[in-house]
Amino acid sequence: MNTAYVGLGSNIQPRETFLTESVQALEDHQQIIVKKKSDIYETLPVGYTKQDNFLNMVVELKTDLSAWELLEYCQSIEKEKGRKREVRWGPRTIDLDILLYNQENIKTEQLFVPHPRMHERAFVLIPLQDVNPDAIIPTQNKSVSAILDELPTTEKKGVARWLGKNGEEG
Ligand code: A4P
Ligand code: MG
Repeated sequence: MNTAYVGLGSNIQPRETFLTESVQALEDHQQIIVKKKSDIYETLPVGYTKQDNFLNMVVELKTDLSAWELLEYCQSIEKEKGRKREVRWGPRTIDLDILLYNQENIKTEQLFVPHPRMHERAFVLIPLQDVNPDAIIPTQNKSVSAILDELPTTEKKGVARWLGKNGEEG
């Protein structure tokens, strides 16, 4: 069995529903076992900043799918959720990125693993630390918690534990 980490992000309402339904879709696949789920975080947009805040989370899964088969399945989930999208080129309903796949370094046109920008993104590293602080990012040769320790505080400030729609736990 292979161990993979998938990062999920949404900044179109209903964000939480898109996240939970996408995790459910991963769980529904016969060849995927979702082992751990991070908390959900509300995060300031990184990169293109003129868009709404995201909800982000990370899951750890076991699978006998290849990395490419897993990518294909993640894209089918995006496509299914994307159908509900109303604004063309607008922010995305759901994004599923393969962060890590075992300790493999994959560099193809279709697929880059570890995800090339994950080590500089608090919205990925903080939820990933929830599920496995000791996971090694092979391109960096360091654990998630070690990389997070070195990340500037300003990056981490944009990431806050999500307390739900009414500011309540759950
Ligand atoms: N692709 C290559 N490697 C991978 C991988 N490891 N996992 C290819 C998934 N896909 C991978 O992806 C474009 C292509 O990347 C795919 O066809 C696949 O073959 P996409 O999801 O259509 O486009 P994207 O999401 O715009 O690209 P990417 O690179 O995932 O974007 P980023 O850099 O991840 O930026 N701010 C906050 N706070 N939270 C967010 O979640 N997300 C983004 C997206 C920007 N800012 C954000 C967040
Ligand atoms: Mg993506």
